[in-house]
Amino acid sequence: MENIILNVSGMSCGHCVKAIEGSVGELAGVDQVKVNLEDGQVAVSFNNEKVTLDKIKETIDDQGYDVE
Ligand SMILES: [Cu+2]
Repeated sequence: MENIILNVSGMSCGHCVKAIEGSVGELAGVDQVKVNLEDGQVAVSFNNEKVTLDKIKETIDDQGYDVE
């Protein structure tokens, strides 16, 4: 299991938290996803044999947020 913290800009409210935690959480291979609004960070635990970091970043991007 990989644990990463992504810096994501554009997150501002509970809707953003739900959008990101919902979409990333639905990906097969993602174990946990937790948004920290204050720090603008998203912590993700995932199985890198089932899902790639690029796919996770792309999913966040697709929701309208910028991943560093
Ligand atoms: Cu929002």
